[in-house]
Amino acid sequence: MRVAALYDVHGNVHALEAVLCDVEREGVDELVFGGDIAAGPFPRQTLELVRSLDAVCIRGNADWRDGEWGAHQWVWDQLGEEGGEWLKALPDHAVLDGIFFCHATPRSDIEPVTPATADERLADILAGVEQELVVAGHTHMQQDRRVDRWRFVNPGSVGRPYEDAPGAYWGIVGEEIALRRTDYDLEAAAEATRASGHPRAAELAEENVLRVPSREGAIAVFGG
Ligand SMILES: [Mn+2]
Repeated sequence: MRVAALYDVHGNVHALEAVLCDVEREGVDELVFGGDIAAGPFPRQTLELVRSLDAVCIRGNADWRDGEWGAHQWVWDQLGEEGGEWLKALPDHAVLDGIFFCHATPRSDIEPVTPATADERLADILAGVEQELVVAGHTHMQQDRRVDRWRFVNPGSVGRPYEDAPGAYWGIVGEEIALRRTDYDLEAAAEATRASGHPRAAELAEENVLRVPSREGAIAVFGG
């Protein structure tokens, strides 16, 4: 089975539309959204698009929390009560074809695993997970690593990547693992983002669409 793993879309509907075109071309068997779906400049449009697809969705920290690890009140206002409740009711993990999908780690939706996280610590985090392939996001950085009997894959972030180049990051998982990056019209997305009404619209357009935080910088912020 080939599963498209779309994590951390963060309300960037323009990036998501571009990725879905690539997903369509790939002819995958299943589509998984790995959480932090709507918290960003186009929450309502993103959620409508996600819900129109035949996809498995799990919940990230920003799909239910408030405050530092949650979504801005503006996002909840855009989503409305029904949209917000739908996100909050999502499961925190899914198992498909023997693959374990979670947002950050199997035991937490906010615990970061970065390339700087030691193997021993990652093995400790994964202890008790029977599936050998674990797919997780949250740090917005692609990773594909093996530790003990597990393979741990982060497909990166569709809508708010912390990578060395802008674009939309995602992956195909299954017997083969393929980490992907899709180009989209950054100028058009940035212009729309500036006009989105999000309280941090200008910052999102400049620092999360046209340019993106570097992996190195993000690792320093998340720690190991
Ligand atoms: Mn997250």
